[in-house]
Amino acid sequence: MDLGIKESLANALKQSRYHAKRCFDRFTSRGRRLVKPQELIYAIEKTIDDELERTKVLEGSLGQILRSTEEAVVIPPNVVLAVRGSPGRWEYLKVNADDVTVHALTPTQYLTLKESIYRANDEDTLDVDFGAFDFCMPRLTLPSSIGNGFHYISKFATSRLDGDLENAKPLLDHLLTLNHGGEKLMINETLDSISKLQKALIVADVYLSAHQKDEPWRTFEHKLKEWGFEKGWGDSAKKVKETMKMLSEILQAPDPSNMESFFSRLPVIFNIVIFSIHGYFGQSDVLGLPDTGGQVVYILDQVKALEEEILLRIKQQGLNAKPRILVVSRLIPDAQGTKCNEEMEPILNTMHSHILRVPFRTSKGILPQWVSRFDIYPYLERFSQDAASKVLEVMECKPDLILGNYTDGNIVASLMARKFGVTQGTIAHALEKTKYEDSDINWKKFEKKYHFSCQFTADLISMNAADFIITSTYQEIAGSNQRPGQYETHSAFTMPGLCRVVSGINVFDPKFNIASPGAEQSVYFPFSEKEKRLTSFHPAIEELLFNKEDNNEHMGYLADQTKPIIFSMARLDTVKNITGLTEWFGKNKRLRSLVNLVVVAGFFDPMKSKDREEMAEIKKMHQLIEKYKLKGHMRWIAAQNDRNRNGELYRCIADTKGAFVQPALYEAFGLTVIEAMNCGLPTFVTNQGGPAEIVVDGVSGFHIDPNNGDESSEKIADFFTKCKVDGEYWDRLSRGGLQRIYECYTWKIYANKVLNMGSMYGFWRQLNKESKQAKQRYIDILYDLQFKKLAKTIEIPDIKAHKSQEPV
Ligand code: UDP
Ligand code: LCN
Repeated sequence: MDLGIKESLANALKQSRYHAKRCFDRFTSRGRRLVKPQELIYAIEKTIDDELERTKVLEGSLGQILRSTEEAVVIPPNVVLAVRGSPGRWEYLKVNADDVTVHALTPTQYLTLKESIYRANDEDTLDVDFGAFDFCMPRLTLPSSIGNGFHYISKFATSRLDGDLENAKPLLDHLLTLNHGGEKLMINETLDSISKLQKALIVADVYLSAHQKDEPWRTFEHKLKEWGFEKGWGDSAKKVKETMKMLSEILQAPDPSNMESFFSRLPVIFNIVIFSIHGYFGQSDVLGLPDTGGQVVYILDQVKALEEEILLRIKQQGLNAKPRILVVSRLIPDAQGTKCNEEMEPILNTMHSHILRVPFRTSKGILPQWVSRFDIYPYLERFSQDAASKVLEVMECKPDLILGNYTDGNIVASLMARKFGVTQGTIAHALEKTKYEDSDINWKKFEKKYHFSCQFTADLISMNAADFIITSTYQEIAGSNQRPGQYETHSAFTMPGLCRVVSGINVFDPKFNIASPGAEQSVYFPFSEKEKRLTSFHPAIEELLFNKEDNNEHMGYLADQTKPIIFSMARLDTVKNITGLTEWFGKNKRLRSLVNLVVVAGFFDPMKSKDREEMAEIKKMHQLIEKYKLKGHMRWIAAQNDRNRNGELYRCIADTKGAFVQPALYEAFGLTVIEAMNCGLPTFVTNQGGPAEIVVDGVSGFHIDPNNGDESSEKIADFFTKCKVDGEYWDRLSRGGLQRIYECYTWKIYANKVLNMGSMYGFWRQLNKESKQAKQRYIDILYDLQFKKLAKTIEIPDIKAHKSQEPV
C-alpha cells in the first residue's frame, strides 16, 4: 500500500501528463509556500477547462491522492505532498513540476523542506526520533487494530512464552514479585522453577477436585501453602481451581485468551496514584472555573469506578486487603472559595480514595494563586518530588499503578513512575496541538500565550515513557479517513528553530487503548424515569430558565415558553464555540421561530475573568445578543456547579422536547454529550473530534459542522420541523442515544479495562526491560536538556505582590 501511493501517483502523472504538468506549474507559479489540500484541488479546477478532462483527473488517482494530502510544501520546481493514505500511514512524495516525476522523501527530508518555507531550516536543529528505539518492539499493521493494544500485547506476550518451557520463566519471576504490604501472593520461593510450578499445579488441581466448589480459601490454605501457593488465587475452591487451570494451560500451550483471563485475576493493583494537577481540582464549586472542566468530572467518576472494581477483585481473589487511590493535585492557597487549599479530602461515594493536594513550591516560596495550564511547567519538577514524598508518607508504600491526566499530570506521572519503577498509564483528555491550526510550525507566534514548546515536548516525553495510553475514542489516536488523530499529529512535525520531530509517536504502537468514559448514571438518567426525577430542583430550574429578570446567574429571557429548547453547556473557551452557536441561532430565522436557545457558560462580567480566552468570549456573547436582538429568544445562564441539578436540567430540557447542541470547533471527547444522551436528550454534535464517534449520525443523534454554521442551524431546524409532523421522531432519536450509551459508554466497562491494562502492561514492561531502559535514557536526555530549559523561560509571578481575590 505504501509503495502503491507513489507508484499510482507516478502512473497518474504519466497518463495525464499534459494536464498534470499544467496543474503542477500552477501550484509552483505562486512560489514557495505551505499549501492546504483544498487549494490544490481548487487549482486543478481552475487549470483544466474541459469538463470531461477535469472530472477524469479529479476522480482519477491524482484527484484521490490530492484529497488524501494533508498539506504540501511548494518549493519551485518541486511540490512535496504529505499524503495520508489511511489512518496512521503517511508518505512524503516530491513531484517535480518540470518533468512530473515522483520521488519519495523521508520525514526528516520533508520536515526540513517545510522549515525552509519559514526560513528556519537549521542544519543543527535537534532531530527527535523515538522510532529509533522501536526496532525490536512489535507494531500493529492494520488501522482497524489501532486502539486495541491490550489484546495484541496479550498475543505478543503469549508468543514470547511459547515453545520451550523455560520461555515461561519471566512469568514465574513476575508471579514471584507479587505481594501486598510485603506479604507474598500467588506463589512463594518453593516454586522457583517452571517445572516445579507445573507439577504443583497438577497436584493442587487433584486436591481441589475433592473439595466443594464454594469451600473458602482458608479451609485448604494450609495444604496449598506447603506446596508453595500463597493467597490471591481465589476466594473459593472453584475460583482457585479455575485460576490454576488458566495458568496450567498457559504453561502447557500459551494462548492469548487464557493470558487475558489469568492476568485479569492477578492481585497486582491495590494502590493507584492519579495525577490531575492544573485547574481547581475539587468536588464542589469548581466546575466552570478556568481550565476546570470535564477532566475533573472524569477523574472523580473514574476513581469511584476503579475503587469498586478493585474491591470486587480483592474479594474474588480471596484477600482482605484495603485498596488506596490518591488523586494528586495542586494545593492552591488562594482557593477562591473552593476547597483547593485543603491538603487531604476524602472522595465522596468512595471508601478508600482521597484527593491529596501538594503546593507549587518555588525559590521564592509557595505560589498562592491559580496558574493557567499553559504556564504550569516551571513548577512541575519540584512538584513531582514533593508529591513523591507525600505519596510515600500517605500510602506507606509505592503505588502499583500511576495514571497521569493532561500534559502536566502526564509528565509528572512519568517522573514519578521512573523514580518508583512503577507501571504508568497516560490519559490526554485533549492534546492541545490539534486545537490550534499549525500550532507546531507557528509555535513562536503562540509561544508567549501558550508555551507550546513546553507542552508538546512534555507530551512527547510522557506518551513515550508511558507503558500504556488510555484514550476515549479511536479518533483521538488515529482520527478518521478524513482527518488525522490527535496522537497521529505527533508522529512527525516540526517546530522550526526548536526541534524536528521525525518520529514522535507511532499510532500502531500497541500501547494505545480505547477505554471510553461513562456518565454517572445515578446523576444522568433518562427523563422518562419519572419516579427517580429530582423534582425538588424544579422550582429552581423553573427560575433559572424562565424568570424574566436579569441577575448574576442568568440574563435574557424566553418570551414564548411553549417552544422546545435547544441547550448547550460548556466552559466559555473559544474552541467550545458557544458564541458560534449563539450566532447560528441569531442568524437563522426559521430556527428562531421553532425553538428557544439556552446556554450555560462562563459568567457575564469579562473583568472578573482571569482567563484570556474567556474574557474575549464573554465580550463576544454580549455583542451577539445585542446584534441579533436575542432577548426574548435566548437565555444565557452562568456556569452551573451543582451536578445533580444539572442532571435534572438536562431532563427538564428533554421535557420541552428539545435537544442538546455541542457546537465545538474541536472536542476531544465531550462528556456533556454523553450526559445529555443518558438523560434521553437528542443531541447535535460537532463532527470535529470525539463526539462524532459517540453519536451515529441520524441514529443516536446528529453530526453538525461547526465550520458551517448555516448548514448546521438548518439541520437543527429540519429536525424540529420534522418533529412537528412526525410525533414519534423525537422519541426515536432519544431512544437511539440511550441505546448507544448502554452499549459503549459506561464506567463499569471502563474500570475493568483499565485494571486489566495495569496488570498486563506491568508484565509486558518486565518482558522488555532492556529496550524500555534504552528508551528511558533517551527520554531523560530530552527532559534534562530540552524540557527543563524551556520550562525555565516561563515567568514565575511575583508571589509577594499577589493579592487574594474575591471568589468569582
Ligand atoms: N459542566 C458543569 N457546569 C458548567 C459547564 C460544564 O457542570 O457550567 C460540566 C459538564 O456537565 C461536564 C464537564 O463540565 O461534566 C465538561 O466536560 P466536557 O468533556 O464536555 O468538556 P471539557 O470542559 O472537559 O473540555
Ligand atoms: C477534556 C476535554 O476537552 C473533553 O473533550 C473531554 O470530554 C474531557 O477532557 C474528559 O476527558
